[in-house]
Amino acid sequence: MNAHFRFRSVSFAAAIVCAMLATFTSASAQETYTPTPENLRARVWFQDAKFGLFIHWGVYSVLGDGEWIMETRPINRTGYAKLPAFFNPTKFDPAAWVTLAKAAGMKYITITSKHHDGFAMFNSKLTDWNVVARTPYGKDVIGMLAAECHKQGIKLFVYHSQLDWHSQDYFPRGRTGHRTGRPDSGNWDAYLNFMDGQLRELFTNYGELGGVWFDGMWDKPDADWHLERTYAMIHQLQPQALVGSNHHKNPFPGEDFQMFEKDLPGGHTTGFNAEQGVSVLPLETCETMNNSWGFNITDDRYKSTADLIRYLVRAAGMNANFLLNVGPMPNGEIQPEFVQRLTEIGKWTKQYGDSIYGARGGPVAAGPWGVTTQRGSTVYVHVLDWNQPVLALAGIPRAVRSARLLRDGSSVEFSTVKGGLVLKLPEAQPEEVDRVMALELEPAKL
Ligand code: FHN
Repeated sequence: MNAHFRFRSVSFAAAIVCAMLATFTSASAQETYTPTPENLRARVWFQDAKFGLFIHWGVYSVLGDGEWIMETRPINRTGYAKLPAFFNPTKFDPAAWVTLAKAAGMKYITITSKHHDGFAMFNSKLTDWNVVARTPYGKDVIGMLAAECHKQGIKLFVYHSQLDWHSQDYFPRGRTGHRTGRPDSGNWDAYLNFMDGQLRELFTNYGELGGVWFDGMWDKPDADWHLERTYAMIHQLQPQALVGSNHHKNPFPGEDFQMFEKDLPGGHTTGFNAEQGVSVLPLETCETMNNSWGFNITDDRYKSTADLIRYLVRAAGMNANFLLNVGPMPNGEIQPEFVQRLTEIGKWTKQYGDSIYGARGGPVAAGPWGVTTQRGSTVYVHVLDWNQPVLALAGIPRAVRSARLLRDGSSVEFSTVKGGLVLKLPEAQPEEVDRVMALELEPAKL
């Protein structure tokens, strides 16, 4: 394992210093990539932000069976080309989406500019396989959302699929996309130029973006993706833009954050992240609200609001952001089950947001009982699953001055024992998802 990929459980201040040092260490080892000051500031912003909305939206939503329908059904290129004619989301209201995200307590939005079907949800001049040219709707979805995000002051990231089931030049093929009816020939370099061209459009025509969330490199893990060239172009166009890639491996040079799919950092429950360690880069984990990324009309395996809040808190305790997905319907609306959950999560973030925003993973190792987060000299103890009257915590770095329950500000009894702190836990309220306690520590000696 590379020296700068290591597991960590460090204090807030130490984490910041470590992150900066490690960034520079890895940058100098990489020789070609030194993050700019803007980029480093954006990384801190990202870690402070904690919670984002993931949006999978494309012409596939019309079929109501997820974003992989072209591959799974399968539908060849000719058949799939009939689909855009049915994409007319007359109820798409970017203001409503952004308002909903903000009400949930989300600080950024990551939307599919292009998924694996290769269909651009923006006004690309490099292909007519795009939302403006091919759909009756005829409007630039990414442009509309970007304008609204700028207006409402929330950052927009683009999800961009490197894997492409439409392009003939995506050749040799990888693990997927063999049943699309494309000829067995193509020009890989031309494909990479096309991809870079579309990224140039995105990072030129839509104002400042938060960054890019690449996906699909896992389809051809051994191909030469010219990552250095692509990443350098993005950083040159927008130095603050954060580059991340869901390749399910340890980060490559030029990446600014690391993501985990459907797993907390270091988790290996899904099989996606088996080869991934946890780097010192800012971290993010993404999850679906039911079991689908793109709109799926039969998928009603909704996670409860409580489970989603617990996931947000566990991610924060492990120093990661949570990117929670919706797959809007073909009419442009977000389905009511998702709206309900986001609204309920918003009530929690409004009341308890202080314990996660701007915080970092806390000093106590996460356990089945819960996690800790830390901001400055405040350690937040999040009790998620513990029915005992006391809780012993090891790893609090300094003496505790006071402990209070965030719900109502009441004092929490505690005592110091050798090697730790024992909290006498207040009774949980019915339906309480997270008993949050704030411990004020003695200030750090400088
Ligand atoms: O294949 C995609 C999938 O459709 C979805 O976009 C998720 C989101 O993390 N990522 C891929 C699988 O790794």
